[in-house]
Amino acid sequence: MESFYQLLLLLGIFIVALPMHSSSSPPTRLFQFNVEWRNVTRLCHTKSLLTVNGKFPGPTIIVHEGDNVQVKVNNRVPRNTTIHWHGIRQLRTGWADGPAYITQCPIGAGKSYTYKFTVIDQRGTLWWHAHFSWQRASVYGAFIIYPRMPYPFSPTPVRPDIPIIFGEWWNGEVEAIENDMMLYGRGPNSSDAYTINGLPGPLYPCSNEDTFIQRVEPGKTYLLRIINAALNSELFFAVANHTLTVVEIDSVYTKPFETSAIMIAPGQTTNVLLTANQIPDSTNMFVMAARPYLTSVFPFDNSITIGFLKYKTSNFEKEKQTPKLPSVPPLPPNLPPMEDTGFATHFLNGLRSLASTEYPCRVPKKVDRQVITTISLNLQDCPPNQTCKGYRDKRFFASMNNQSFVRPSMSLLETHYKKLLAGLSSNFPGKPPHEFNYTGVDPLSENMNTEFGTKLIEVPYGTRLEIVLQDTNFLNPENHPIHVHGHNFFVVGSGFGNFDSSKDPSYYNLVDPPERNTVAVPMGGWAAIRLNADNPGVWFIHCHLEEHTTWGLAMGFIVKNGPKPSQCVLPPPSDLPAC
Ligand SMILES: *[C@@H]1O[C@H](CO)[C@@H](O)[C@H](O)[C@H]1NC(C)=O
Ligand SMILES: *[C@@H]1O[C@H](CO)[C@@H](O)[C@H](O)[C@H]1NC(C)=O
Ligand SMILES: *[C@@H]1O[C@H](CO)[C@@H](O)[C@H](O)[C@H]1NC(C)=O
Ligand SMILES: *[C@@H]1O[C@H](CO)[C@@H](O)[C@H](O)[C@H]1NC(C)=O
Ligand SMILES: *[C@@H]1O[C@H](CO)[C@@H](O)[C@H](O)[C@H]1NC(C)=O
Ligand SMILES: *[C@@H]1O[C@H](CO)[C@@H](O)[C@H](O)[C@H]1NC(C)=O
Ligand SMILES: *[C@@H]1O[C@H](CO)[C@@H](O)[C@H](O)[C@H]1NC(C)=O
Ligand SMILES: [Cu+2]
Repeated sequence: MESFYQLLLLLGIFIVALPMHSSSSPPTRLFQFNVEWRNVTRLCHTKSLLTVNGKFPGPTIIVHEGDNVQVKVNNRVPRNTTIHWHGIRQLRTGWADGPAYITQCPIGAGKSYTYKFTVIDQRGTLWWHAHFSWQRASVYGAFIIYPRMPYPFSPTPVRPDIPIIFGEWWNGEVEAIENDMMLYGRGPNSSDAYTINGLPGPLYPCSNEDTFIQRVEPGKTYLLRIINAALNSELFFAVANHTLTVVEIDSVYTKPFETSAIMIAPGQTTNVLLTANQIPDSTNMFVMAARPYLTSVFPFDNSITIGFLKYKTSNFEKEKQTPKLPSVPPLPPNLPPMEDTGFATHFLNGLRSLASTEYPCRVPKKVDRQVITTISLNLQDCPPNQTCKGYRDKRFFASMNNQSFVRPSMSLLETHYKKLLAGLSSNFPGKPPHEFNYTGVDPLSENMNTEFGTKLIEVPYGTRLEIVLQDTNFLNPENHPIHVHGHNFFVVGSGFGNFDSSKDPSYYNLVDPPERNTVAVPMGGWAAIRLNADNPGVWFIHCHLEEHTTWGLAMGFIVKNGPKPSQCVLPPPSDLPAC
């Protein structure tokens, strides 16, 4: 039996970034990330793609719970960059979190920065991605944390695990698309393809060779580590004739949940068990597919990426690397249609924390502070002397509580650490500036302007915080995946329409709510999340649809130091990039 890594290499699917060195407990895992251009071809378009170590998707990081991790990032392109370790708590090490101008200044051209952190009390599937402009379009990869204890579910999946990373591919330059959007204030060009592990699959022109094919042995159970690294799209995913059993989301175990398909928002991860228990036809293949879950009226990429599960046969070793694909690839009948909000809602409502003795659910039963915030698109009047090509010759923006977040020119964490934040700290409005029917028909259609600023909420260490995220109908209601840095949170409630503070909290799940780092807030609805603010520092809270973050759907969040030294943010590392 080949080893795990050999098998991966044999399959030619993933290049694993093996630790360069390890020592005694707790081990320190060292990695080297070179940010560099690489010519990559998809859909018969060759372009210079920003990559890590020349890989697309980037290398998979594999560590164990408790490990110290050091990733030296060498920036070898004439651009700024940063890397974010999405979902890693970064307890006291906010300096290693990555969002540009929030926790660090960018790593300049030709410069290096070593991200140092410890993986504390976390296990499962996370990922990493660039956190500067739209670089994460191609700069992303899996971050896998193996547990110290056996999996709390059965059957135990065989190795290797199967990473399934969704992404988007543009034939054009992503930088140009972003610049164009900023210049004219219009919606960005949508992508030309979705990808599974960087491969669009045969439903796209000139793409048969770029199809993800996973070989499986009949009767065995596999762990699929599914990551949505797409820039701007929530996705449905299904495998024909196979059910999926969700066992973990965002690196937190769940009660096993059997489903015909999943919905996964950008930023989220979902581990599912799949048993190869079907009787295949003569092709020995079953199709898998992902398509967008659509809640927007903006132009979007409505295409479908597919790959295949190929059952191992007695000829397995002799079979060619790329088997012949069906000439008309079928879609999995269990793949939900694009507008299936019913399925998305049913699926998300089925997710529950495991809440076992070993893995208790630490949801705050009471809260010390509640923040209610709208999450909204905006249509800004065109400033004089500008050409605006958004809707009605205006510019698109987005906001929380009518504040469109402006990134400062220096890292907020650094400013906070040096106590230079006076006046900036606690000025994010705790509730919408005025009440209206947020999800009514075209509210305030005449004035969809927003305000601009760098506003934050600040809470003392240990605060039990509730944030109610309220979608609005500005332009159109939309499902927004809201990501919180530095903390996991519990999704204690959600619903459609307007949050009703007198009624809805009585339906909260305070027993086994799903624990996540990214919540897909229902289209035209709300979600209530609770967290223990136990990680001192400055953190970013934002929509993980990149276009919305660019438009300002974000805020800052400060957790003050606690009284004990162990409750204080560590001093900045000496190689922290300067602005
Ligand atoms: C990409 O291809 C172009 C044109 O062939 C070439 O000039 C360039 O050096 C290549 N870039 C890389 C990173 O290989
Ligand atoms: C956006 O798409 C349009 C239409 O396909 C195309 O003409 C334009 O060049 C694209 N813009 C960028 C920046 O790629
Ligand atoms: C897969 O499911 C489809 C639809 O339910 C069914 O028609 C087909 O026979 C199944 N294929 C196999 C190989 O079991
Ligand atoms: C707009 O352009 C005119 C002519 O170039 C200039 O005089 C004016 O100051 C500009 N206004 C603003 C607000 O930039
Ligand atoms: C908000 O508007 C919607 C759609 O018009 C309506 O169904 C709902 O009753 C309104 N809610 C409130 C609280 O007025
Ligand atoms: C948002 O702020 C703008 C600019 O101050 C204002 O015109 C608009 O009415 C505000 N909208 C809401 C919903 O508060
Ligand atoms: C890179 O970041 C630095 C520090 O914020 C800034 O001064 C510089 O203009 C940026 N360069 C580019 C090419 O964006
Ligand atoms: Cu959004």
